[in-house]
Amino acid sequence: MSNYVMSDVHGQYKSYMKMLKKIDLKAEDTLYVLGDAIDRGPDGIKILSDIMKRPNVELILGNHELLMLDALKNFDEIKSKDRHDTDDIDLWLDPCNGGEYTYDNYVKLSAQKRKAIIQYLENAWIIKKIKVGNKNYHLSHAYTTLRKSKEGFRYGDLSHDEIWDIVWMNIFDRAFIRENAEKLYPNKKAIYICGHTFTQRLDCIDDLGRGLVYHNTDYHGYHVYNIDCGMALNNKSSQLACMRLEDGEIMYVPLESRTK
Ligand SMILES: [Mn+2]
Repeated sequence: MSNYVMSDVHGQYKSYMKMLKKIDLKAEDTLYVLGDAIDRGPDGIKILSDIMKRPNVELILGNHELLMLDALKNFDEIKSKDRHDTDDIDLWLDPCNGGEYTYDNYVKLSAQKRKAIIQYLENAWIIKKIKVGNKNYHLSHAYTTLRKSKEGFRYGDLSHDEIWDIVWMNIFDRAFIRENAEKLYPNKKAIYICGHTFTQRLDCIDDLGRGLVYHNTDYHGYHVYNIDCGMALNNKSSQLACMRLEDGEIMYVPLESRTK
């Protein structure tokens, strides 16, 4: 029985499937996907659908799933009433956020499937806390909240503003660190695993220039992993990483097929 984490698959279904094969995910294992399964790459909906049908895969929301939720929650109403309050959709589909493929594939789905996806996202984790061996892991897309909880928080447990910070914050940003130096995280003993900021940006690369998992046991006094190895970059440095929490083993799958 193993626990795995991966993050920021960004619509790269082939690489995702290759990784599932590589880790040989068993029914008794659990895989936590730390957000941004969708967008930029072409097959976000395919990945989401796969996650939804696997009882041993848990999605923790990323900023891209939040953008999608905000954009689509009132989608049918906006469409049928010819409303013009489409800011959320515009933000998601803006090239800087890359929601287009996901949107195009979403609108082709049946109403029932669309509803199931929205409901799934509205029930997803924002922060998940798990204990593996004697270590406490805090899993989230980007950051945290200083609010206390034993198990973590789901979408419905937090305000939109709180969720926004948890899924969007760049914890490696100097101004952010300066402002929060007093207390960056709630617990010095927990191990914080996030994605969101590709590790290439932190100069975490191998000899071939490919992204590697960032691991720092003393990041301003905290124990932090960043496992986003740059699938969003869509270039030859892009890798998908997956870590097994039991022994810290990290597996990599280079980006399988680049999109235009
Ligand atoms: Mn992100």
